Amino acid sequence: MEFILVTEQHEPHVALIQLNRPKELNALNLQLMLELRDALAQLDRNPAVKVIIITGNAQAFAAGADIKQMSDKSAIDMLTIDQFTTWDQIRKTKKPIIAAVSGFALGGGCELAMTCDMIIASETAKFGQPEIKIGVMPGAGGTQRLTKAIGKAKAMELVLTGRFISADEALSYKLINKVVPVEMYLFEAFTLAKEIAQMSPIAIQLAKEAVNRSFETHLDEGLQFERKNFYLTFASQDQKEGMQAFIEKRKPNYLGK
Ligand code: CO8
Repeated sequence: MEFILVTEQHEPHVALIQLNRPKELNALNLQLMLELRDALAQLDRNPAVKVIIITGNAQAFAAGADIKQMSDKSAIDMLTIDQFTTWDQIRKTKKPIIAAVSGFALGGGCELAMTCDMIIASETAKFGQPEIKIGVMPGAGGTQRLTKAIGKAKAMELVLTGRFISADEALSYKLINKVVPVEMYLFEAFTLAKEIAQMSPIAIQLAKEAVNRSFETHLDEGLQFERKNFYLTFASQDQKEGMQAFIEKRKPNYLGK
């Protein structure tokens, strides 16, 4: 594994996955996502593990999908690469996953945190779906999960402005479970994980599945719809301009085509 670190604590039956591209603020490139998928599948099969924590570092959980890897792609490239199969496999993890978030959880990073089952945040965490600022839109569940979690009005505001919200705001919108000082977020995630890990693994799995069922009944259709529109943004010049402007550290000049 090049971009993630995996550690298992056998006694409390908790495994920790750390996203590990610190220089790029843990931007989620294709390889990182494949590694994450494989690690989760392996932990899911391991009877010594009952709860999984995904974290980044104090500065960033993940600042989104890797813009540099996507910037020159066409809509058909994106469709062919089909990175969302990986996301679907991650979503099918049977064991509960806690996201321990500090710093940036943006775009695909926010979507990854929301794909987890619970979120513990440090008071420095910043959540957002800033894709609109680079000429695209959320593609890994953001328009669906954020809306279901915090309601239409706030989700619309965040998706259309791309602005970030603080951990306290995220807590007040019920997007996350708890906010703690930055020195404590990982400890707090472990505390929660250890409490859950005392329960029957069968009951844990079935309960997770049932809670998700209430949440996901119409999610599949929503995700398909979101995906098509996300791919379509890559047919626009504005996507190229938005991502190139980010890479060149300048303001984008959108032409509406
Ligand atoms: N992709 C690639 N590189 C990134 C990303 C990213 N998402 N975010 C940061 N980096 C890189 C920067 O380019 C920079 O690299 P370099 O030093 O080589 O220039 C390095 O990380 C540090 O970043 P900054 O210098 O920009 O750090 P700042 O503290 O000034 O700013 C921010 C931090 C505000 C987080 C800023 O980096 C930023 O705005 N990042 C982009 C956030 C964003 O737009 N995220 C959404 C991406 S699109 C997306 O997620 C689509 C999801 C749907 C598909 C999911 C499929 C996986």
